[in-house]
Amino acid sequence: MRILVTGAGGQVGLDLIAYLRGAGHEVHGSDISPRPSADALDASVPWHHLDVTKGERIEALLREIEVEQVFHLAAILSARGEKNPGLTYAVNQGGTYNLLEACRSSGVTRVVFTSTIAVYGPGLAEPVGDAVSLQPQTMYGVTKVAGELLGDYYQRRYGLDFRAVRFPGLISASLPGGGTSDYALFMYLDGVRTGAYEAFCRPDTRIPLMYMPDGVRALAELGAADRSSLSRTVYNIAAFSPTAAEIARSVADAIEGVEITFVPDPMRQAILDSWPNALDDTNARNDWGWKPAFDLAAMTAELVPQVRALVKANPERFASHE
Ligand code: AKB
Repeated sequence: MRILVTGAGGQVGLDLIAYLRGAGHEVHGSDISPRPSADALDASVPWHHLDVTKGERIEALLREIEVEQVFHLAAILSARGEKNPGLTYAVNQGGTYNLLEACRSSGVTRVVFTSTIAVYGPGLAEPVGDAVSLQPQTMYGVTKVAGELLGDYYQRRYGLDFRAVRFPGLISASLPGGGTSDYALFMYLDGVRTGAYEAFCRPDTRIPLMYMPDGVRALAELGAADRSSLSRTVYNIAAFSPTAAEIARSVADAIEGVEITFVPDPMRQAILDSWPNALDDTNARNDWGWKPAFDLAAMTAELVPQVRALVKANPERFASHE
């Protein structure tokens, strides 16, 4: 199948492209950022400059490359989104509308959308199921709820095959881009880099997290699932929900002498406190066979050597982060 990935230069995109190509698909990447370097993206992958706030440009690209399926990842995440809510609205909400509209008018048959735990607000019964009241506290969450609803509308009104996962905080050996769940990854990154990390959250902070290989596989499996087996358009997927202190202990077990301290940042802590502690992903398990492969210990065992290799190969790239 020929596939386009939007926002492909971000944390999920490059891993998703590699996974989809491994499954035999022809994959095109697109992003507002320049093409990633050859060590990150195989030179044979077609790359397109794409600003999703420009609807005509999306439509022209889709007509030119004639893909059947789009994975729509382009978005500004929660922490960065609160610094510029207007831009976040334009990219996340306007961009998703533009993408769906361009898919409808150019004959793309299927869109897979990345939603998030940020669609939820505080006060829900745990673990939080798919079909509950959505009261997001961030612009990122608001625009992701709107994206879910728009996709549902395009499916009912125009027959566009729309599917979405609500991602937990994703962790991989890469520099994340402006999320509030990033404290978890920074424990590994700075643990390796400097032997110390000051987390911007309380030690008892607990949110759903997932190792990237599971997240990428979930997207690909939902994208390939038989439509007749899907009872919904949007699915929770879950893996593990440790406290920040438990992640710190796991990192300390793997990296000798590492020191992780906690100095909560009020804005980011408030966002984390508004998200669920844990998700109920029964519908994803029943409808399309979703099952995570990694828990916290398995992730730490695989991630620490990967982060070590990455930091060694690119010391300047990992020298600082927000
Ligand atoms: C973020 O922190 O904004 C994202 C998310 C949980 O969707 N990683």
